[in-house]
Amino acid sequence: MVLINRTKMIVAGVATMALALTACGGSTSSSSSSAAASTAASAAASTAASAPASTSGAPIKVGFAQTGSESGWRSANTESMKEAFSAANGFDLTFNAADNDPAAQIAAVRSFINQKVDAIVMSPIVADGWDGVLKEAADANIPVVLEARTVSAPDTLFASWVGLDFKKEGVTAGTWAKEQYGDTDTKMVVLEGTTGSAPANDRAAGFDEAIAGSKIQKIDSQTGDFTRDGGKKVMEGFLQKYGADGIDLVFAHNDDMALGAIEAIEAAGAVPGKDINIISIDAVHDGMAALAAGKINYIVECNPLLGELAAGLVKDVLAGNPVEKAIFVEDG
Ligand code: GZL
Repeated sequence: MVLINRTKMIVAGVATMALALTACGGSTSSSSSSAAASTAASAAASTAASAPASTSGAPIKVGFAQTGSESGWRSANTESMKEAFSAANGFDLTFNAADNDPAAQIAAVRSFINQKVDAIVMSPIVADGWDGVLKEAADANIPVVLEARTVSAPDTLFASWVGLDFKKEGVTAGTWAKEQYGDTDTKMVVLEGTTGSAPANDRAAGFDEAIAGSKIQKIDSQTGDFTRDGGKKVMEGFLQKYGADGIDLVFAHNDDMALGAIEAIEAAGAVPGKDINIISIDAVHDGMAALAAGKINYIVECNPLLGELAAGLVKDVLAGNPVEKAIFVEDG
């Protein structure tokens, strides 16, 4: 397992998380000394014959199966991936967004196999159901790199995964909740991410572990599918069922659902961040604005900028270089 630190920098007034690749590296081709350069060149020459045509200077054909466009996080992640898998970086990218539909995403991966791409990158909507199509990719000798979310299939069926420690994000959120609210009776509702997705599973597990033994009582929990509209609809249901006075705390698995919950809470005449406190994960721009306005009480970062690492992994895998199975990007 490799842990990548990241530096945070403010660019044009927008908080953007940038990766500072540390000793574990992420790029394989560039080198400073002439000796290293000639070694790299001769290594490349020796693999060029056996490796896919792409190492002969032709662009690397990559199929990217994205979940869809369900959240602000996803938009930032897609932008990061498209920037990294650019023609200037030696790629010919085919992009597919599956609109949060697991069957459509599997079909997209199958189409990439039929197109005989050099490599497949994907952010699996849900963790289960991938063994079959990953075996088809392996049989077609097409490596698969996972980014952000992961799968329950054996790790022999994919080359590498780069993403975030979702369980740690849940523990961080739950630890803060316990410190702030754990000593008084606190009725909490949870807006879950997409059912069966790695972030939803792991954030719930981490949060529940962290609040164990406190007076925070989970009175209800339902998926809002990581969307603003989903979070709003589920929160409206909770407010109808328990009343604004019957809910003290909302734990939202991402900012977009928290922002939907804010709309529902305000429509019910209550004050988010005061009458009903909110804890969330992602730290996208709109989430940070709500935090600054006091409508969200605490946000755990989830870094969306995974493109450079994923692109470096694809080049490493195609060059026959050894890669780690799991590369965790650190969150703030
Ligand atoms: C995290 C990612 C999650 C984000 C949500 O890696 O899978 O999916 O937290 C997004 O905002 O929808």
